[in-house]
Amino acid sequence: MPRSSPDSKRVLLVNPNEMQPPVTPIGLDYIASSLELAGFSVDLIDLCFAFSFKEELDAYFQGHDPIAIGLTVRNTDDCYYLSQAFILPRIKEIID
Ligand code: B12
Repeated sequence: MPRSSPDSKRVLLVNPNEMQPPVTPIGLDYIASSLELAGFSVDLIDLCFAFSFKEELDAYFQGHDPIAIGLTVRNTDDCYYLSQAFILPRIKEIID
């Protein structure tokens, strides 16, 4: 079913941080509180617990049409010599 006009008061916040063990996306918590005080409704997708980020995002966008999407970049890498995990390409994949 085609979607109507965007939900003018809905904002989606996404945590793309899949690094384990999980940490709270506290930056998004702060932004969500400010948005709610300003009268917006806020949805949060925490991809840390998602089996597949594509399925999670597809399911969301089938039922919602937010006016803005915010995404936090907490880590660019894991700062660990042995693994040297650089995660910006993965975050770009999620954004795309
Ligand atoms: C507390 C902390 C921890 C705690 C977390 C506790 C918790 N419950 O959150 C613990 C000890 C568990 C931890 C673990 C790790 N941490 Co740590 N941690 C920090 C610390 C000291 C503060 C983070 C914080 O809460 N900031 C406050 C919140 C409000 O900020 P935020 O969520 O990041 O978002 C703000 C900004 O980042 C910015 N922002 C975020 N996204 C975006 C996007 C855009 C476009 C813009 C413009 C701005 C923006 O705006 C937000 C709002 O102000 C920082 C260093 C620092 N002083 O910042 C390191 C830091 C983030 N950690 C770091 C690392 C490497 C790790 C680990 C990978 C370590 C490891 N090898 O295991 C893990 C990762 C865990 C995970 N799952 O992600 C690095 C990341 C470096 C990098 N190159 O990416 C940092 C920067 C420390 C450092 N200098 O090395 N960490």
